[in-house]
Amino acid sequence: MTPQGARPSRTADLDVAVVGAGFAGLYMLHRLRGLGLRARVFERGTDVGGTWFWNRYPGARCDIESVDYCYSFSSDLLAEWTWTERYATQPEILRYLHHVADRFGLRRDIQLGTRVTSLRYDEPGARWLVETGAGDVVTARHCVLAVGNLSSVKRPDFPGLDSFLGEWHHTARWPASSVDFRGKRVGVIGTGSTAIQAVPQIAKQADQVYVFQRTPNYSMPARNRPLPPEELRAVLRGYPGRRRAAQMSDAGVPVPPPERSALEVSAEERRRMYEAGWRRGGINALSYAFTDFFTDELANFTAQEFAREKIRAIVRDRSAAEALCPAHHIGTKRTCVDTGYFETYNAGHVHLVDVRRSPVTRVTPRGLETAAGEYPLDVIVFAIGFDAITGAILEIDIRGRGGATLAGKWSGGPRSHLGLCVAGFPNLFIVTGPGSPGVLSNMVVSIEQHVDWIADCLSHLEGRGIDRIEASAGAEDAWVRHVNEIAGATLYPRASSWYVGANIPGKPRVFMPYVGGCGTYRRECEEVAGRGYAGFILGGTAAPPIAF
Ligand code: FAD
Ligand code: N01
Repeated sequence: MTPQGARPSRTADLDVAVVGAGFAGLYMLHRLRGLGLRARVFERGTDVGGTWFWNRYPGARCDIESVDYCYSFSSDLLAEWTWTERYATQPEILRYLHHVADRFGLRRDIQLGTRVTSLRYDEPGARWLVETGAGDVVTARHCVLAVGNLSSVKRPDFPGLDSFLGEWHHTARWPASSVDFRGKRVGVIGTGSTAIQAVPQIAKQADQVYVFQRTPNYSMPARNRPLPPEELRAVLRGYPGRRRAAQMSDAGVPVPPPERSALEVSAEERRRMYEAGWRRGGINALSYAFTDFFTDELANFTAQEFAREKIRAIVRDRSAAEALCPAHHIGTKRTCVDTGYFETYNAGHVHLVDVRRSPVTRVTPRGLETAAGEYPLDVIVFAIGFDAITGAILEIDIRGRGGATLAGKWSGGPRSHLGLCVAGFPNLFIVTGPGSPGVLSNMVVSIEQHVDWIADCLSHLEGRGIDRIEASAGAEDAWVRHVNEIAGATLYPRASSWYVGANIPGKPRVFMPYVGGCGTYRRECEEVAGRGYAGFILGGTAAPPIAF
């Protein structure tokens, strides 16, 4: 935030322009300051926080344990912040990010309420021209896209929405003032992680709740609880080891990796393992039990069956229970984590509406119409998700060398080297971009890793007077091939998930994240840097080719 009353320069020549002020943009700015670089963050929201600024719907909280879903770069910050629950609520995480912005004096270099609309690379000047929605153009030697994987909202495009006489909200554009559901008939569209968190909270207030479900999802019990101060202190005492374990794990969480196949143990042993996971709760309740959860159909089926049995045991209405049972390979769409979601359907005022069988046809002035009839509603909640991973990047008109557009380059799916850089787009970095583990991991661990890599890279360039870095086309091809090959050996690409862009009509169907795990990926990135940025062209000189 610029000082009160002062207007940021409209033409500043920056060392680095950062887009986005969530976990990624805030830490990036801190690191850039440490390098003595002139940096500015552009954020379209009216405050910092990213995901945790926008998603204020009832029930919003993280599903990675709070003590792991936070920065580790400052031991003072770790020591002075008190997480109060196993899984922090949205307001608590937002308070934490405000504290980070204030504590490290970041706000003076953050320009809020400013959307970056285009980025054009001026090759002769070796500068990015950063254009904002206000028409200002700022130049920067480097650009970092910290725009978020889940920040481009999927807009509700139901015919008739404008005619609706009630209130409607998208969960990712939730108003700062709370929405009053008391005495109201509420329709919730969607049954992903968001709806699964929101429905039980909405049901506590509303008179009637109609959940419009197209595809059921697996959800693990959160087993959320207060975090006693002595437990937090004990965690902090062992924090460096805990964080290192998270960094070197597959999913960015400090959980020991499984050792056995689900198919090499007896049915009783399998059940014992799944029950233990279910009791413990959390996103990895079942997926961390066996090695072949994500790779073997039969192994995966054993966990699916266990989860479906749990749903049938919780939901008393037989037909609702069956309708809530998912059929896809468990884990291939992001597993949800809930507090009382399935139990909510035992309340008489909560109704499941199957819109796979009878799709939503339109919004009427009074409610929602499906092929089976009209549902009168006072409030509609759209929990319909995001144009994930590439959406926020491609909302910006990005043009690299020779005026080539990123949208054109990615028309068949995203291509990058390490998920960090794109051939043809020099001095442009992406935090947790497609081709990196990002969305399959604890994202704060992945964000810290990328930000550190980018900062170290810039320090390397500055120290040697190198003014340009660009991924080579060969390294990019090899990385894309590698990302696809390892994904192809898993069950992931088979699901119609946002990981493959299936939720956005017309989006190329490509599995976008890197499935090799955070630890393996980190080693790969470190090796590339250690070899003088192998696979990148520095200052016009080709570095040695990289082999996979
Ligand atoms: P964001 O927090 O999305 O921030 C990006 C910012 O960039 C946004 O503020 C956006 O407004 C801004 N921006 C985008 N485009 C532009 C532009 N053109 N101009 C200016 N500004 C722009 N991950 C986990 O690992 N664990 C969890 O428990 C977890 N819970 C989640 C719960 C919810 C409800 C959601 C939606 C996501 C959750 N995630 C979780 C994923 C979450 O997005 C990341 O953990 C993390 O917050 C991402 O931080 P970020 O800084 O990369 O992106
Ligand atoms: O979005 P989603 P989300 N008609 O895309 C349905 C993170 N997150 O906001 O599956 C009817 O998962 C759609 O149906 P279908 C987490 O990474 C984490 O819930 O396409 N229905 C689906 O049910 C998560 O994965 C937490 O058939 C329509 C739902 O809307 C990611 O954010 C909490 C429809 C969208 O589900 C996104 O989650 C919240 C239509 N036209 C979010 N269009 C934590 O707990 C869409 N749907 C940490």
